[in-house]
Amino acid sequence: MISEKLEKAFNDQINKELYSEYLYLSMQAYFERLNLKGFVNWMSVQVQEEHAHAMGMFNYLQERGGRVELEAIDKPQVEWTSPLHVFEEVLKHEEYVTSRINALMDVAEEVKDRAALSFLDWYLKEQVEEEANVGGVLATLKLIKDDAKALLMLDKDLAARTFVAPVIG
Ligand code: OFO
Repeated sequence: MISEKLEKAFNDQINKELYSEYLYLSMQAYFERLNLKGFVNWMSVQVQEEHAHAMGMFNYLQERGGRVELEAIDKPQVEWTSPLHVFEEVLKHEEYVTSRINALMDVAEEVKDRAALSFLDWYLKEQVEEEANVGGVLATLKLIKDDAKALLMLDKDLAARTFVAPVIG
């Protein structure tokens, strides 16, 4: 059985993951407005990944005999000034999520829940990957600056990203 304190921390993180899904869906809509279909695809994969992250915790909490309590999801931002601005915000957001996963692990450590710590290891590794992926796109966008042709080439690259359902835990 999971402790009440850890149960609450898991529920908070489920909300953060669902907010991430919502935020990236809003960014996906922004790229639709710009008609950048590769960026739309990249974001739609990100949206699916965030949903999988939330569901991984949702299922784990129940498996451990915990109670899932869904909270309201905050309204995400709807406008950005450029693709570069979007990716700056994505990196900031992922860094924040990494800090929240670390905080969740701190709680698991505090209540000496080794099973939860081992489960959360997957999320820690995933955050390293997330930050690296986003950082890569951000670095390219910084090089591109106002070069429309180069932006369209990046758009073509991002169209190749596919969603692979993660095996969590
Ligand atoms: Fe769930 O990793 Fe991004 O937020």
